[in-house]
Amino acid sequence: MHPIQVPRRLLTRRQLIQLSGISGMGLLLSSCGSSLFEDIAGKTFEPLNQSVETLLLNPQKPVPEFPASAIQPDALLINTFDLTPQIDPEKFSLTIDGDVNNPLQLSMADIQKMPLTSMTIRHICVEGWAAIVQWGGIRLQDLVALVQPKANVRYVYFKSADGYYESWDIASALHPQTLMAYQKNGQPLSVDNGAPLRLASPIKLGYKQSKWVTHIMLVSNLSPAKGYWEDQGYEWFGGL
Ligand SMILES: Nc1nc2c(c(=O)[nH]1)N[C@H]1C(S)=C(S)[C@@H](COP(=O)(O)O)O[C@H]1N2
Ligand SMILES: [Mo]
Repeated sequence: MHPIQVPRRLLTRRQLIQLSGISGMGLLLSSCGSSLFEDIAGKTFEPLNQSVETLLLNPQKPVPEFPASAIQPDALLINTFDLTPQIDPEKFSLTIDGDVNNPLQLSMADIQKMPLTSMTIRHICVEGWAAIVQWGGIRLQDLVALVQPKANVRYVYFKSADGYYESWDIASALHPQTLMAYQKNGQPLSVDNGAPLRLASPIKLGYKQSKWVTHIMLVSNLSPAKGYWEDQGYEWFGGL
C-alpha cells in the first residue's frame, strides 16, 4: 500500500503550493514576483509568518558544513538507552500522520527514490563527546510537504522502535539540513547507528536525533510527554 508518487528532484515552489493544499492569497501574490505585491502580502499575512507553509516556501539558512577530509570515522560513539531493535528493512515502513491531509506509509524503497541529500556536520552529545559525520538521506521537509500538513501544525513527534520518543519545533524540522538519514560516512547506516532510518541535523544536540524512527506525527500542541531525556530533565529545544 504505497500509492504515492515520490518526487524525483527537489520540489519547486509551485509544487509545494499544490502539495500544501493551501493556496492562500499571500502565496499567490508573493510568487508573482512583484515587490509591491510582496510588500502587501507580507503585511496582510504577517500572523502566518511561522506557519508550516511559510516555512516550506522560505528555506532557512544552511549551517556551514565540513569537507569530507574532516570526517572522524571513529569518533561517533554508540549511545543507546536500552536494547537495539533489529528491523527488517524489507518489512520496514515509516508512518507519517497527525494533522495532515494525506497521511502516508512509506517503504525504504519509496524513501530511497526521493532526492538524496548529503551533509558533513558535527554531532554533539551532551555527555561530552562530538564527531564530524557525513550523513545521507532525505530532507524531512520533503516528507512533510508530501503529507500536506494542516495550517495549525507547530511540532513534530518522532517515535522509535526501541521506545525512544522525541518532539521538535516545526521550524527546526523543516530546516534544509534536517534529514531522515539512511547512510553514514558513505556507507549504509548500521543497525547501532539507527538503521534503517534516523534523524540527523546540525542544529540540534545528539539526544534530539532519534534513531530507528518508525512514526512521524505532525501536531499543533506538545503533549506532557516531550521526549525520552526531556521528560527526565533535559532541555526541550536542544538547539546548537
Ligand atoms: N531511538 C534512539 N535514538 C537515540 C538514542 C537512543 O537511545 N534511542 N540516543 C540519542 C543520543 S543521546 C545520541 S548522542 C545519539 C547517538 O547516536 P549514535 O549512537 O548513532 O552515535 O542518538 C540519539 N538517538
Ligand atoms: Mo547524546
